[in-house]
Order: sequence, then structure tokens, then C-alpha cells
Amino acid sequence: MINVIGLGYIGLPTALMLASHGVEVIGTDYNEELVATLNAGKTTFKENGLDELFADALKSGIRFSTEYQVTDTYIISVPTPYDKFSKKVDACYIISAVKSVMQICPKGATVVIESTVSPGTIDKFIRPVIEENGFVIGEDINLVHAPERIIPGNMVHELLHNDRTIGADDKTVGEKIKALYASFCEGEIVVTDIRTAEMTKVVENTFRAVNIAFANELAKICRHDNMDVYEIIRICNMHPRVNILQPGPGVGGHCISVDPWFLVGDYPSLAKVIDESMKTNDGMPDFVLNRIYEIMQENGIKDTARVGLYGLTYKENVDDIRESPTLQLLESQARHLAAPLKVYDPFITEDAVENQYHDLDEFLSDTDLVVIMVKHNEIKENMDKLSEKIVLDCHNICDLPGVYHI
Ligand code: SAJ
Repeated sequence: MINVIGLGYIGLPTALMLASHGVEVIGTDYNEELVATLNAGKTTFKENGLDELFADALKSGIRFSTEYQVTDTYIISVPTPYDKFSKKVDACYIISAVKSVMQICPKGATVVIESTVSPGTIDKFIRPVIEENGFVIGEDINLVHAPERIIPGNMVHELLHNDRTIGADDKTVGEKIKALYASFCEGEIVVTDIRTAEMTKVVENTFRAVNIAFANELAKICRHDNMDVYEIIRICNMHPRVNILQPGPGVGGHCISVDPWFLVGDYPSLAKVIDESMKTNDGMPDFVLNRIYEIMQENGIKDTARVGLYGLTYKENVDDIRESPTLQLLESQARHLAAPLKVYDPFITEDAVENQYHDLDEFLSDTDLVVIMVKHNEIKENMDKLSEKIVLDCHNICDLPGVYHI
């Protein structure tokens, strides 16, 4: 039996996937409300294909509990925030989960850490916890790092098809855990050491962050001299060895806006490009805010209360608002003491911010300038409703005449 600990955005789909492929799974989370919701037969967030996968897993007998289970394999998938000042990983949730596992696990158990951690975290924080409990790693407890790679919005498909990395001290243990993931994963699974696995995961997200920053910097350069950044990127990308990403209003989510900071925190004098890239991405919401003020002035709009932000989530077609550019922009705007901007997002049904609307038409009727912060399918399908509005399109999805860009 596998005890999956932490039933959030990664732990839940992983637990469901294992269960629906014939593995006996108990999912554990300390959040009683979350466990009660799952036990009532409901999923806790929206994701393509998740409800169907949940139904399959329930049929296959998955169970959910707030209790840690006595078993031989644990998969730990808890959050790893970073300290905003030191930029270093905060391993407190993993440490606490491993401590709890150590209280009940039998000798011979394998502990798999799925959470993303900065390189060296397992050596520095996790091994000592296991040893303090009287276990010898490699003899009494096997330690594995199996970072996930799935993208919100396409998690179920990517869980099945992405290649994966397994880091283990011992090849045999690595192969055993590889076989477990291979129960559902059709991609190639590489077995390596723990430090390499830690580093590859962080590097993958850093690569994307740096590339997004490059696109954002191009947007700023092009804005300065009124050039069309989208057309320039489109043409450059016709070169066989150029593949520039898209500029946007900022980078959110719990991965790309967080993981690269681990490298900056640990190697401040070496991670220069990464540091600058993260600052560029973090500066985008302010850049958009300045564009809003410019456009208001150009169009004689005096009151920020007539400006509406479309989209609150960190990217399209997900219901996750962690580190979202819209939240960052609102925080920044609040310091200007102007009237609050209006906000609407079809995926956020509960009130998350001030002046939030729950109906697209109502939102639009109270707004003169609409800022497309997130390219949800809903707005793509309702573009005609923006024809009378002044539009700042941060994603180049609107082909109405006179649209402004970042
Ligand atoms: N973004 C841009 N321009 C782009 C692409 C993205 O501004 O061209 C923005 C998005 O709008 C969003 C942010 O970047 O705000 C991040 O979105 P994303 O879709 O690039 O990635 P995440 O954070 O949802 O998922 C990433 C993925 N990592 C990579 O693609 C290297 C995923 O595979 C990881 O599993 C995930 O991080 C994670 O959990 O680490």
C-alpha cells in the first residue's frame, strides 16, 4: 500500500493515477475539510479530466484520511514555499511530514519526496530528520526524490505521458520506485542520484522563467520604440534554432515564479542571469499598471474605478490564483491610493479581492477600459463583447481594431 501525503495540486492527481492503475492507495492530508470533501466524493480543485480520474480511483478503492498510515512506501507531496527575504527554500512542511512518517513507519520503508526542493535540501534537512529517529538511511529507510513535471491545465495527460526523473541513493531502490510510477507513466523514467534529481527539477523551471523574462524584456524594448513585439517574435521563431516564448503581464503560479529563486538564494554571486530574469518577470505587473495609466490619460479616463482587470488566476483555464500577476498588480495599485480596479474571473466564484464581479456582462457594463490579464477560453469566445471598450490586451489574443498591447 502507498500512503500519499499531501493531497494538493500534485499529490491528489498522483494518488488518483496510482489508484486507478491498480495500486492500493491511501491519501493523507492534515486539512480535515479537504479530506472530508474528498470522502464526500468531490474533488477540491478544477482540472481537465480530474473528476473522471477521481471516479475511477474511487471505484478502485482509494481512501482518504487525516492519519498517516503504517506501510512500506510513502510519497510526500507537500508545499515548498521560499522565504521572501533570503530567497531560500523553506522545507518546514517536508520536514514535518517526514517527522510524522518516522513516528510510524516500519524498518525497510521507502520515503519518496515529490515536492520540489532546492539542490541539497534533502541532504541538509531530510537525512538528519531520519537519522535523529534512529534509522540508518539505506539500511532501515530508503530515500528517493521523484519530482513531478506536470503542468496545471493538462495534468492528467502529462502524468500519463511525460518522462520522469527518479533520484535514489541506491539503484535497486530507484528501479523499484521507477516500477511503481511505471504503473501509469508511459514516458521514459530516468534513474539518477538524489542531488541530480533535485537540480534538474529546479533547472527546468528556471529555464522557462529565464526564457519568459527574455520575451518580457523584448516587450519592454519594443514598447520603448513602438515596435510590434509579437510580429518580431513570430518572424524570429521561423529561424530553425530560435524559439522565443510570449511576453505577458507577469509570471505566477507556485513553480516558475518560485523555484528559480532557490538558485538565487543558494548561489547569489553566481546566479546573475537568473536573478535579473526573476526581477524582470516580477516587474511586469508594475509595467502593466503604468500602461494602464498611460492609456487612461490618452483616452481621458480619470477614474481608476472604470478600469477592469479580466482574469485573476495565474494563467488561463485554471482556478489557481497563487502568486498571480493580477494579485501583484492590485497590491501595487493599492499603494497609489486610487479607487480600486474592478476584477472578474470566471474560474473564481468566491470573493478573493475587493470589487470582484461574478458575471462577465455586469463587469463589462461597469468598465470603460478592460485589461486582459488572463487568456481564459471564455474571453476568447466573447471577444465581440469588447468591441465598444478600450482594451489593453496583455496576451495578443484580441484582434479588434485599436487594441492596446503591453
Ligand atoms: N507565461 C508567460 N509566457 C509564456 C509562458 C508562460 O508569461 O510564454 C506565464 C504564464 O502566464 C504563467 C507562468 O508563466 O503566469 C507559468 O506558467 P506555465 O504554464 O509556463 O507553467 P506552470 O507554472 O503552470 O508549470 C510549470 C511547468 N514547468 C515547465 O514548463 C518547465 C510544469 O511542467 C511544472 O511541473 C510546474 O511548473 C511545476 O510544478 O514545477
